[in-house]
Amino acid sequence: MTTAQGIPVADNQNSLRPFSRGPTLLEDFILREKITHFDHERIPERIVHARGSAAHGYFELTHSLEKCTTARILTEKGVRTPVFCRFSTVAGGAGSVDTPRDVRGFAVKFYTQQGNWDLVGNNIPVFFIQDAMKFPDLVHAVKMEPDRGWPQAGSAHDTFWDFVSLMPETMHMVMWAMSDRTLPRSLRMMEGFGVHSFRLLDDKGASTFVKFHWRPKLGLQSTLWDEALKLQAADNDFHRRDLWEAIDAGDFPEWELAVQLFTEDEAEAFPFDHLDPTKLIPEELVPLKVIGRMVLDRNPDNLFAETEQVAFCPANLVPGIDLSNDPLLQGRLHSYLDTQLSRLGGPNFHQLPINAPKCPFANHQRDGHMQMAVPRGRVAYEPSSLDPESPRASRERGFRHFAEIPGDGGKERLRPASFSDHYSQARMFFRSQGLLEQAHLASALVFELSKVQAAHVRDAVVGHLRNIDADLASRVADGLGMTSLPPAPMPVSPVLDLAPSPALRIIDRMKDTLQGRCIGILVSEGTDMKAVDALRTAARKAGAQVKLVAPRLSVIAADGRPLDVDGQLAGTPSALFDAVASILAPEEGARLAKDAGAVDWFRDAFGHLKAIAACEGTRAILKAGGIKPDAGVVMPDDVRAFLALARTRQWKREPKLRSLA
Ligand code: HDE
Repeated sequence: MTTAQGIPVADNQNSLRPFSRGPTLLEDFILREKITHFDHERIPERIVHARGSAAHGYFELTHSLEKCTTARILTEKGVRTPVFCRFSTVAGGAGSVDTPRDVRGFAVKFYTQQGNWDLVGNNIPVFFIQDAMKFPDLVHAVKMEPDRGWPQAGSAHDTFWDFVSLMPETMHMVMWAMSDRTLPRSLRMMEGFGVHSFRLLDDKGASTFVKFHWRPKLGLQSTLWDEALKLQAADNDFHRRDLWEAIDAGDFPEWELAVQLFTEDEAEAFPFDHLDPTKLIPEELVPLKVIGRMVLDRNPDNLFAETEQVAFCPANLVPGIDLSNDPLLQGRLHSYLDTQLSRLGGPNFHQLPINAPKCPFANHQRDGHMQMAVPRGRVAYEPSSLDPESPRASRERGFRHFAEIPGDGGKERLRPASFSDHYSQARMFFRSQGLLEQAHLASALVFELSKVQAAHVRDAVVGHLRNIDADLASRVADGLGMTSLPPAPMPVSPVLDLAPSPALRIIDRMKDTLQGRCIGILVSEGTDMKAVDALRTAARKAGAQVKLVAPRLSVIAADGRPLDVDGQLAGTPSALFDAVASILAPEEGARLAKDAGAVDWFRDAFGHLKAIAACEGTRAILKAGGIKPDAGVVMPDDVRAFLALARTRQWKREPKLRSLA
């Protein structure tokens, strides 16, 4: 061990003292260096998206877009481009939990041979606001209230809903935020969206509009609200751990990259303005074309150096990909670099290994805080004649912007009239959901608004809901105990009945697979290990992960052998699993039926609509929990039936268990 100056350290336990019980000497430069560095370990966290989890991987193009773009990343089939992908929650601080109801960030840095391309997206295809001018207001409204300092990571409070109630353009995104999309089961089971329209440019500079979509190979899956709450209590790091462990086990998460391509003329015919980021383009209108895949196959070596210091920016584009005039996107171009200057302490953060391009890069930028490169020579300007090798711009190879024909002049602060329909797509989203998902959305609104203390804000939000769907508005009003419906604001544009888009659902689109699922088996003293092994082997073979849980970390199985398990019952609630089984000796079942922890384990699994394999010995626990076994509860030796049920949730059970708003 050495100091930061390379001086060998002799003792890393004791500071320097003049005698054994004397004061510490200022002279102790080893102590001072160590503590000083420690004092400066924290940097400002991101104002939004502070809590993130990330991984390295690669992107591989499977379908070339050479007809539309010169970007090599989108034209060179089979080439693997390194990527770094960071997922995040939006509202909470860096130390907050992984499973609040929140939008998730989905940011990918492609280290291409033409420079870094950042696709900085979310897991929802639309956004709350239409103009960057409103972003600080939105963020101030959703983050903890500045006087009291809560809530730390949630939108269920007055200021968020006050803002929403006064900004009807938020309505479409509010539908998404209140849907199960904001309760992902795993970061590996989320979609990602570039949100804005971008342009692809060919070698003649002609443009095609593009929207980017990430689709998870494991399919979409969400948790139930009660489960998300229990996950917060069980494991603050549920998503971070899940991503890490999957990659560590070689079970690499994968997404398809798909695009929606359309021309300016086609866009003119859409019943909405695609430059308005509160609108999506239904897949039924412009189909998705899969062009490649991203695989995340390496965990970060260091959370701070990589996940924390990575700096994404929507302005990091490569030749052949360009921006659109979406006013939200335009504002983002400034914000990311600006915030990173203070977050990362100066203009040289692009030299940090996680941010540096992996292709050669050179220019005449010099000096600044924390300059880590050592540029050589006397020429730091262009044009120059003194050094013919010094960097120069190239018209042929350089980035070219789309040559747009300017409008009819004048400079104004305005919103185009084509941005004025705030309800039609919100209605389309709600009506595209199945009955259970609609019920979850209504319940989420009841929960969030029940936390709002200002009655006029609750009234205003329910008023907006009336413009989206009358039934939704009455369900929410009923849940809030309103005796009459508050007035609905007059929409600026007529609200259209757009065709529902089934692609916007989650439940119907869950993948019928055990891949990525985790099964918990409760065992105890005297458990028959043969039965456990039969179940475990079959589940693993089908792609599931299996974890053993017991009242103690080590128990003695029926064959007299000690068995070390993965989790102790009190610290490993069933919310952590997709399906549960238990193999218990009858006397252990009887004993655990009197243990609230064991009873809750099954009550929650049942309530969260999970398949249960319960042996005879376990039936006493089910009885104590008031659980009436249904078709989703089988015997553990019926391995085939259990594994078939464990592939999905027991949705039929839900209406019998909870009063769905
Ligand atoms: Fe961001 N956003 N954003 N945002 N955003 C940041 O940049 C901003 C928006 C998104 O893992 C910040 O380095 C403005 C939309 C992600 O490091 C900041 C506007 C979408 C991440 C910023 C938006 C996003 C950020 C905070 C409205 C989805 C995390 C720290 C005009 C398409 C990236 C930072 C990571 C981070 C500004 C809206 C996604 C302050 C001004 C829309 C995934 O610069």
